[in-house]
Amino acid sequence: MTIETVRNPTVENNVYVSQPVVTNNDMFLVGSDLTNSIYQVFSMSTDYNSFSNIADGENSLESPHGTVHVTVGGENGHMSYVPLAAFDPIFWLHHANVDRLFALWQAIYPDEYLPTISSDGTPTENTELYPFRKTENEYWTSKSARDTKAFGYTYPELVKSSQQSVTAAVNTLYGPMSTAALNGKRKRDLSATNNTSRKEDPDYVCPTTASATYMNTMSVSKSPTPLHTVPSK
Ligand SMILES: [Cu+2]
Repeated sequence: MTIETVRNPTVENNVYVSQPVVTNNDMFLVGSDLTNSIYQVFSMSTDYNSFSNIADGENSLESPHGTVHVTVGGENGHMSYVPLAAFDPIFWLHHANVDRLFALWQAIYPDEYLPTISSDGTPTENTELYPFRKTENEYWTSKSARDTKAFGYTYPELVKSSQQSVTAAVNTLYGPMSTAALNGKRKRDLSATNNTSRKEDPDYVCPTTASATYMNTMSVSKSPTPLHTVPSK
C-alpha cells in the first residue's frame, strides 16, 4: 500500500488520488478573494486579538489562512485536517506566508500584541510555547519570539522600514489597486469565459467541506477602509 499526501482527492479503486488541476483551479478562483480578505484584515484589525483569530466573529488572519487549508485539502485532503495538515509540504509554504503577513502587520501596529497578564487563563505573551525549546531549560514564549530577528531572519519590506513604508507596501501588494487584486479580477473574467471550470459560478468563493476541521471562515462582515495612513492610536 502506498501512503502519500493528497490534495482535494477523489476516490479511485478505493484509493484517494490527488486532483492537482482541480486544486490549482480552486486556488485560482479564490485568489482575489484572498487578496481582498488580507487587505481587510490589515485595514480593520487594529489589535492583536481581532487580527489573530476569529473568536470575535470578524475577519482575521485566521480566516484567509483557513480558506487556503480547505481549498488545497478539499473534502478529504491532508490540508483540511489540523492534525494532518503539516504532512503536506505546501503547509510550510502556506505558514511561511502567514508568518510573513503577521510580521508586516506587527510593523504597522507595533504596540499591539498578546496581553502581558490574564485573569482567565488565556495565553499571554509569557505563556510557554511547548514543545519549542529556546534553551535546554527554557521554552520560547510569544514575547521572546515577537520579532523574527530573534530567529535570524526578516522580510524585504521590513529592512530599514517605517510604519509608513510598510503601510505603503501593503497597499501596493494587497490594496484595491494592487496588481494582485487587479490581476484577480482580470483572471476571474477570463476564467468565467474561457475556462471549462467545474465551477459554473465565476463568483464562487470557496468549497465548503462539512467534514473538514478547518472551516471556511472568510468573512465579509467588516468594510475595508484604505490603508492610506498609519492608524493613529
Ligand atoms: Cu494552518
